[in-house]
Amino acid sequence: MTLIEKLENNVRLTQEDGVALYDLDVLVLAKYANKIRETKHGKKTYYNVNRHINPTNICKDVCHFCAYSASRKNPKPYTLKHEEIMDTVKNSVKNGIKEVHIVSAHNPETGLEWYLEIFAKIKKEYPNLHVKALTAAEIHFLSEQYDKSHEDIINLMIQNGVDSMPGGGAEIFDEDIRKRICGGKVTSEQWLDIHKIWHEKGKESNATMLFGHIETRESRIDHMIRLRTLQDKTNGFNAFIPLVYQKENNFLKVTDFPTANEILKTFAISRIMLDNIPHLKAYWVTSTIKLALIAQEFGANDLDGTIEKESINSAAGAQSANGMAQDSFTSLIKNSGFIPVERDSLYNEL
Ligand code: V47
Repeated sequence: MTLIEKLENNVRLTQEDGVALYDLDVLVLAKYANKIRETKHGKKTYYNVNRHINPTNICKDVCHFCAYSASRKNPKPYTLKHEEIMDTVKNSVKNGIKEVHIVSAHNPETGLEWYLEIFAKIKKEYPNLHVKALTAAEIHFLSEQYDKSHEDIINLMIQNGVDSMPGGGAEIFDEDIRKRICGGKVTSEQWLDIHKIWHEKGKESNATMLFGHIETRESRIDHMIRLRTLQDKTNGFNAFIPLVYQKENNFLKVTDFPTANEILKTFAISRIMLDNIPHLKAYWVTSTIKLALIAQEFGANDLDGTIEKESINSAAGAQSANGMAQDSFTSLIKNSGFIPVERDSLYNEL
Protein backbone atom coordinates (compact mmCIF):
# COMPACT_ATOMS: atom_id res chain seq x y z
CA MET A 1 0.00 0.00 0.00
CA THR A 2 1.34 3.46 -0.84
CA LEU A 3 1.38 6.22 1.76
CA ILE A 4 -1.51 7.99 0.01
CA GLU A 5 -3.55 4.77 -0.03
CA LYS A 6 -2.90 4.41 3.69
CA LEU A 7 -4.07 8.01 4.23
CA GLU A 8 -7.17 7.43 2.10
CA ASN A 9 -8.06 4.34 4.13
CA ASN A 10 -7.19 5.67 7.61
CA VAL A 11 -4.54 3.01 8.12
CA ARG A 12 -2.41 3.53 11.22
CA LEU A 13 1.02 4.83 10.20
CA THR A 14 4.44 3.52 11.25
CA GLN A 15 7.58 5.46 12.20
CA GLU A 16 8.81 5.27 8.57
CA ASP A 17 5.42 6.41 7.24
CA GLY A 18 5.40 9.33 9.67
CA VAL A 19 8.80 10.55 8.52
CA ALA A 20 7.77 10.11 4.87
CA LEU A 21 4.71 12.34 5.48
CA TYR A 22 7.10 15.30 5.70
CA ASP A 23 7.96 14.76 2.01
CA LEU A 24 4.35 15.36 0.98
CA ASP A 25 3.18 18.81 -0.03
CA VAL A 26 1.89 20.87 2.90
CA LEU A 27 -1.54 21.21 1.27
CA VAL A 28 -1.84 17.46 0.78
CA LEU A 29 -1.16 17.03 4.49
CA ALA A 30 -3.74 19.75 5.23
CA LYS A 31 -6.34 17.84 3.24
CA TYR A 32 -5.91 14.62 5.24
CA ALA A 33 -5.48 16.30 8.64
CA ASN A 34 -8.53 18.46 8.04
CA LYS A 35 -10.58 15.41 7.06
CA ILE A 36 -9.78 13.88 10.47
CA ARG A 37 -10.50 17.17 12.25
CA GLU A 38 -13.86 17.53 10.48
CA THR A 39 -14.87 13.95 11.30
CA LYS A 40 -14.00 14.41 14.96
CA HIS A 41 -15.05 18.03 15.56
CA GLY A 42 -16.63 19.56 12.45
CA LYS A 43 -15.89 23.28 12.31
CA LYS A 44 -15.74 23.70 16.09
CA THR A 45 -12.65 25.27 17.63
CA TYR A 46 -12.42 24.99 21.38
CA TYR A 47 -10.92 27.49 23.77
CA ASN A 48 -11.10 28.00 27.51
CA VAL A 49 -11.12 30.96 29.86
CA ASN A 50 -8.23 30.30 32.16
CA ARG A 51 -5.42 31.79 34.18
CA HIS A 52 -1.80 30.64 34.17
CA ILE A 53 0.09 31.02 37.44
CA ASN A 54 3.81 30.28 37.71
CA PRO A 55 4.51 30.42 41.46
CA THR A 56 8.31 30.20 41.46
CA ASN A 57 11.13 30.44 38.95
CA ILE A 58 13.87 29.03 41.17
CA CYS A 59 14.93 25.73 39.64
CA LYS A 60 17.43 23.05 40.52
CA ASP A 61 17.39 21.74 36.94
CA VAL A 62 19.03 23.37 33.94
CA CYS A 63 17.07 22.99 30.73
CA HIS A 64 19.00 24.75 28.02
CA PHE A 65 15.86 25.95 26.21
CA CYS A 66 14.39 27.57 29.33
CA ALA A 67 14.52 31.33 29.78
CA TYR A 68 12.17 31.32 32.73
CA SER A 69 14.19 29.66 35.47
CA ALA A 70 16.30 31.98 37.60
CA SER A 71 19.81 31.80 36.23
CA ARG A 72 22.47 33.95 34.63
CA LYS A 73 20.04 35.09 31.96
CA ASN A 74 17.07 35.55 34.29
CA PRO A 75 18.57 37.17 37.37
CA LYS A 76 15.22 37.83 39.08
CA PRO A 77 14.39 34.87 41.32
CA TYR A 78 10.93 34.85 42.93
CA THR A 79 8.68 32.61 44.97
CA LEU A 80 5.08 33.70 45.51
CA LYS A 81 3.41 33.46 48.88
CA HIS A 82 0.16 31.51 49.01
CA GLU A 83 -1.67 34.74 49.90
CA GLU A 84 -0.39 36.33 46.69
CA ILE A 85 -1.55 33.34 44.66
CA MET A 86 -4.97 33.43 46.34
CA ASP A 87 -5.30 37.15 45.51
CA THR A 88 -4.55 36.40 41.87
CA VAL A 89 -7.07 33.56 41.81
CA LYS A 90 -9.72 35.78 43.44
CA ASN A 91 -9.30 38.46 40.76
CA SER A 92 -9.29 35.93 37.95
CA VAL A 93 -12.43 34.22 39.24
CA LYS A 94 -14.10 37.66 39.14
CA ASN A 95 -13.03 37.82 35.47
CA GLY A 96 -14.79 34.52 34.79
CA ILE A 97 -11.98 31.95 34.62
CA LYS A 98 -13.00 28.28 34.73
CA GLU A 99 -9.48 26.87 35.09
CA VAL A 100 -6.30 27.75 36.90
CA HIS A 101 -3.16 26.27 35.32
CA ILE A 102 -0.33 26.18 37.86
CA VAL A 103 3.19 25.26 36.81
CA SER A 104 6.42 26.06 38.65
CA ALA A 105 10.13 25.52 38.41
CA HIS A 106 11.79 22.87 40.60
CA ASN A 107 12.48 24.85 43.74
CA PRO A 108 14.29 22.79 46.42
CA GLU A 109 13.79 25.45 49.12
CA THR A 110 10.03 25.71 49.59
CA GLY A 111 9.08 22.37 51.15
CA LEU A 112 6.54 19.92 49.77
CA GLU A 113 3.63 21.61 51.56
CA TRP A 114 4.16 24.89 49.71
CA TYR A 115 3.69 23.02 46.42
CA LEU A 116 0.62 21.06 47.49
CA GLU A 117 -1.37 23.08 50.02
CA ILE A 118 -2.13 25.87 47.57
CA PHE A 119 -4.32 23.45 45.59
CA ALA A 120 -6.35 22.57 48.69
CA LYS A 121 -6.73 26.27 49.52
CA ILE A 122 -7.98 27.06 46.02
CA LYS A 123 -10.37 24.09 46.03
CA LYS A 124 -11.77 25.01 49.43
CA GLU A 125 -12.50 28.59 48.35
CA TYR A 126 -13.58 27.81 44.76
CA PRO A 127 -14.83 24.22 44.56
CA ASN A 128 -16.00 24.63 40.93
CA LEU A 129 -12.71 25.99 39.63
CA HIS A 130 -10.72 23.34 37.74
CA VAL A 131 -7.17 23.00 39.05
CA LYS A 132 -4.73 21.86 36.35
CA ALA A 133 -1.34 21.60 38.00
CA LEU A 134 2.06 19.94 38.26
CA THR A 135 3.76 18.58 35.18
CA ALA A 136 5.33 15.13 35.24
CA ALA A 137 8.68 16.94 35.53
CA GLU A 138 7.55 18.62 38.76
CA ILE A 139 6.10 15.36 40.10
CA HIS A 140 9.43 13.65 39.48
CA PHE A 141 11.35 16.50 41.12
CA LEU A 142 9.09 16.38 44.21
CA SER A 143 9.38 12.61 44.46
CA GLU A 144 13.19 12.79 44.45
CA GLN A 145 13.42 15.82 46.69
CA TYR A 146 11.09 14.43 49.36
CA ASP A 147 11.90 10.74 48.98
CA LYS A 148 8.48 9.62 47.85
CA SER A 149 7.32 7.52 44.91
CA HIS A 150 5.65 9.09 41.88
CA GLU A 151 2.42 7.45 43.00
CA ASP A 152 2.75 8.97 46.50
CA ILE A 153 3.00 12.45 44.98
CA ILE A 154 0.06 11.74 42.67
CA ASN A 155 -2.06 10.58 45.62
CA LEU A 156 -1.16 13.78 47.46
CA MET A 157 -2.14 15.85 44.40
CA ILE A 158 -5.52 14.16 44.26
CA GLN A 159 -6.05 14.56 48.02
CA ASN A 160 -5.26 18.25 47.72
CA GLY A 161 -7.69 18.89 44.86
CA VAL A 162 -5.70 18.74 41.61
CA ASP A 163 -8.18 17.84 38.84
CA SER A 164 -5.94 17.30 35.82
CA MET A 165 -2.30 17.32 34.80
CA PRO A 166 -0.86 19.65 32.15
CA GLY A 167 1.29 18.22 29.39
CA GLY A 168 4.55 20.07 30.09
CA GLY A 169 7.98 18.58 30.59
CA ALA A 170 7.71 16.07 27.73
CA GLU A 171 10.06 18.09 25.47
CA ILE A 172 11.40 15.40 23.11
CA PHE A 173 11.52 11.76 24.18
CA ASP A 174 14.51 10.74 22.05
CA GLU A 175 17.12 10.07 24.74
CA ASP A 176 20.14 11.50 22.90
CA ILE A 177 18.46 14.81 22.10
CA ARG A 178 16.82 14.96 25.52
CA LYS A 179 20.24 14.62 27.14
CA ARG A 180 21.50 17.61 25.14
CA ILE A 181 18.55 19.92 25.88
CA CYS A 182 17.46 18.93 29.39
CA GLY A 183 19.59 16.09 30.75
CA GLY A 184 19.08 15.50 34.47
CA LYS A 185 15.36 16.09 34.72
CA VAL A 186 12.54 13.55 34.38
CA THR A 187 13.45 10.91 31.77
CA SER A 188 11.14 10.06 28.89
CA GLU A 189 10.30 6.71 30.43
CA GLN A 190 9.50 8.36 33.77
CA TRP A 191 7.38 11.08 32.08
CA LEU A 192 5.28 8.43 30.36
CA ASP A 193 5.04 6.30 33.48
CA ILE A 194 3.83 9.23 35.60
CA HIS A 195 1.04 9.95 33.11
CA LYS A 196 0.21 6.22 33.09
CA ILE A 197 -0.19 6.21 36.88
CA TRP A 198 -2.31 9.39 36.68
CA HIS A 199 -4.56 7.84 34.00
CA GLU A 200 -4.91 4.62 36.00
CA LYS A 201 -6.40 6.73 38.81
CA GLY A 202 -9.17 7.67 36.35
CA LYS A 203 -7.70 11.12 35.70
CA GLU A 204 -6.98 12.96 32.46
CA SER A 205 -3.94 14.84 31.20
CA ASN A 206 -2.38 16.46 28.14
CA ALA A 207 0.90 15.85 26.32
CA THR A 208 3.26 18.37 24.76
CA MET A 209 6.19 18.14 22.35
CA LEU A 210 8.80 20.90 22.15
CA PHE A 211 10.01 21.22 18.55
CA GLY A 212 11.93 23.58 16.32
CA HIS A 213 15.28 23.37 18.13
CA ILE A 214 17.87 20.60 17.62
CA GLU A 215 15.47 17.69 17.25
CA THR A 216 14.94 15.83 13.97
CA ARG A 217 11.80 14.90 12.08
CA GLU A 218 12.48 11.28 13.09
CA SER A 219 12.51 12.22 16.76
CA ARG A 220 9.19 14.09 16.44
CA ILE A 221 7.52 11.01 14.96
CA ASP A 222 9.12 8.79 17.62
CA HIS A 223 7.71 11.15 20.27
CA MET A 224 4.21 10.88 18.79
CA ILE A 225 4.37 7.09 18.55
CA ARG A 226 5.48 6.73 22.19
CA LEU A 227 2.43 8.80 23.20
CA ARG A 228 0.14 6.84 20.89
CA THR A 229 1.34 3.55 22.40
CA LEU A 230 0.58 4.73 25.95
CA GLN A 231 -2.77 6.15 24.86
CA ASP A 232 -3.74 2.73 23.45
CA LYS A 233 -3.31 1.38 26.98
CA THR A 234 -4.79 4.17 29.12
CA ASN A 235 -6.89 6.49 26.92
CA GLY A 236 -6.17 9.29 29.40
CA PHE A 237 -4.72 11.98 27.10
CA ASN A 238 -7.16 14.69 26.05
CA ALA A 239 -4.95 16.86 23.89
CA PHE A 240 -1.63 16.84 22.10
CA ILE A 241 0.15 20.21 22.08
CA PRO A 242 3.12 20.79 19.77
CA LEU A 243 5.05 23.69 21.34
CA VAL A 244 7.14 25.78 18.95
CA TYR A 245 10.56 26.54 20.42
CA GLN A 246 11.12 30.21 21.45
CA LYS A 247 14.71 31.28 21.12
CA GLU A 248 15.35 34.33 23.33
CA ASN A 249 17.32 34.50 26.61
CA ASN A 250 18.33 30.89 26.90
CA PHE A 251 21.40 28.66 26.54
CA LEU A 252 20.46 26.45 23.60
CA LYS A 253 22.49 27.19 20.51
CA VAL A 254 20.07 26.81 17.62
CA THR A 255 20.92 28.01 14.15
CA ASP A 256 18.05 26.68 12.00
CA PHE A 257 14.50 27.57 12.91
CA PRO A 258 11.46 25.89 11.41
CA THR A 259 9.56 27.73 8.67
CA ALA A 260 5.79 28.25 8.91
CA ASN A 261 5.54 25.46 6.35
CA GLU A 262 7.42 23.02 8.63
CA ILE A 263 5.34 24.07 11.65
CA LEU A 264 2.06 23.55 9.79
CA LYS A 265 3.29 20.20 8.47
CA THR A 266 4.06 19.19 12.06
CA PHE A 267 0.53 20.10 13.17
CA ALA A 268 -1.01 18.15 10.30
CA ILE A 269 1.26 15.14 10.86
CA SER A 270 0.43 15.15 14.58
CA ARG A 271 -3.28 15.01 13.70
CA ILE A 272 -2.66 12.11 11.32
CA MET A 273 -0.28 10.09 13.54
CA LEU A 274 -2.16 10.51 16.82
CA ASP A 275 -5.34 8.76 15.75
CA ASN A 276 -6.29 8.01 19.36
CA ILE A 277 -5.86 11.45 21.00
CA PRO A 278 -9.08 13.42 20.55
CA HIS A 279 -7.81 17.02 20.49
CA LEU A 280 -4.94 18.82 18.78
CA LYS A 281 -4.11 22.11 20.44
CA ALA A 282 -2.39 24.95 18.60
CA TYR A 283 -1.14 26.80 21.66
CA TRP A 284 -1.21 30.34 20.27
CA VAL A 285 1.44 31.44 22.76
CA THR A 286 4.23 29.54 21.00
CA SER A 287 2.89 29.30 17.44
CA THR A 288 1.75 32.98 17.34
CA ILE A 289 -1.97 33.67 17.04
CA LYS A 290 -1.75 34.07 13.26
CA LEU A 291 -0.27 30.63 12.70
CA ALA A 292 -2.59 29.10 15.31
CA LEU A 293 -5.57 30.37 13.32
CA ILE A 294 -4.20 28.84 10.12
CA ALA A 295 -3.42 25.62 12.02
CA GLN A 296 -7.21 25.18 12.29
CA GLU A 297 -7.01 24.12 8.61
CA PHE A 298 -4.18 21.68 9.47
CA GLY A 299 -5.95 19.56 12.06
CA ALA A 300 -5.94 21.80 15.14
CA ASN A 301 -9.32 22.11 16.88
CA ASP A 302 -8.28 23.90 20.08
CA LEU A 303 -6.41 27.17 20.63
CA ASP A 304 -6.00 26.84 24.44
CA GLY A 305 -7.06 29.83 26.48
CA THR A 306 -7.13 33.46 27.46
CA ILE A 307 -4.41 32.75 30.12
CA GLU A 308 -4.28 36.38 31.44
CA LYS A 309 -0.58 36.22 32.21
CA GLU A 310 2.19 33.88 31.09
CA SER A 311 5.80 33.77 32.22
CA ILE A 312 7.52 30.66 30.83
CA ASN A 313 7.24 31.21 27.08
CA SER A 314 7.14 35.00 27.23
CA ALA A 315 10.55 34.88 28.99
CA ALA A 316 11.87 33.19 25.83
CA GLY A 317 10.32 35.70 23.43
CA ALA A 318 6.64 34.73 23.00
CA GLN A 319 4.09 37.60 22.85
CA SER A 320 1.97 36.13 25.60
CA ALA A 321 2.84 38.01 28.79
CA ASN A 322 -0.67 39.50 29.05
CA GLY A 323 -2.85 36.77 27.58
CA MET A 324 -5.72 37.42 25.18
CA ALA A 325 -9.19 38.91 25.74
CA GLN A 326 -12.07 36.46 25.29
CA ASP A 327 -13.89 38.58 22.70
CA SER A 328 -10.73 38.92 20.56
CA PHE A 329 -10.32 35.17 20.78
CA THR A 330 -13.85 34.36 19.66
CA SER A 331 -13.94 36.92 16.85
CA LEU A 332 -10.59 35.73 15.48
CA ILE A 333 -11.86 32.14 15.39
CA LYS A 334 -15.16 33.22 13.78
CA ASN A 335 -13.44 35.44 11.22
CA SER A 336 -11.26 32.55 10.14
CA GLY A 337 -14.33 30.46 9.31
CA PHE A 338 -14.61 28.28 12.42
CA ILE A 339 -17.08 28.08 15.30
CA PRO A 340 -15.63 29.18 18.65
CA VAL A 341 -16.81 26.94 21.48
CA GLU A 342 -15.91 27.69 25.08
CA ARG A 343 -15.01 24.45 26.83
CA ASP A 344 -14.13 23.41 30.34
CA SER A 345 -10.79 21.76 31.02
CA LEU A 346 -12.09 18.30 30.12
CA TYR A 347 -13.68 19.44 26.83
CA ASN A 348 -17.28 19.65 28.02
CA GLU A 349 -18.92 22.46 26.04
CA LEU A 350 -20.05 25.43 28.12
O1 V47 B 1 7.27 22.09 29.57
C1 V47 B 1 9.96 26.10 28.03
C2 V47 B 1 7.94 24.72 27.33
C3 V47 B 1 6.28 24.10 28.70
C4 V47 B 1 10.37 27.06 26.14
O2 V47 B 1 -1.28 21.00 29.14
C5 V47 B 1 9.21 26.30 25.99
O3 V47 B 1 -2.84 22.31 28.40
C6 V47 B 1 9.01 26.96 23.81
O4 V47 B 1 3.46 22.65 28.94
N1 V47 B 1 10.15 27.67 23.87
C7 V47 B 1 5.24 24.60 29.66
N2 V47 B 1 8.52 26.26 24.85
C8 V47 B 1 3.96 24.95 28.94
C9 V47 B 1 3.05 23.76 28.78
C10 V47 B 1 1.63 23.95 28.44
C11 V47 B 1 1.21 25.14 27.90
C12 V47 B 1 -0.15 25.30 27.59
C13 V47 B 1 -1.05 24.32 27.83
C14 V47 B 1 -0.62 23.12 28.38
C15 V47 B 1 -1.63 22.06 28.67
C16 V47 B 1 0.72 22.93 28.69
O5 V47 B 1 6.85 25.21 28.02
C17 V47 B 1 7.49 23.40 29.23
C18 V47 B 1 8.43 23.49 28.05
O6 V47 B 1 8.25 22.41 27.19
N3 V47 B 1 9.00 25.72 27.17
N4 V47 B 1 10.82 26.93 27.40
C19 V47 B 1 10.87 27.75 24.99
N5 V47 B 1 12.03 28.44 25.03
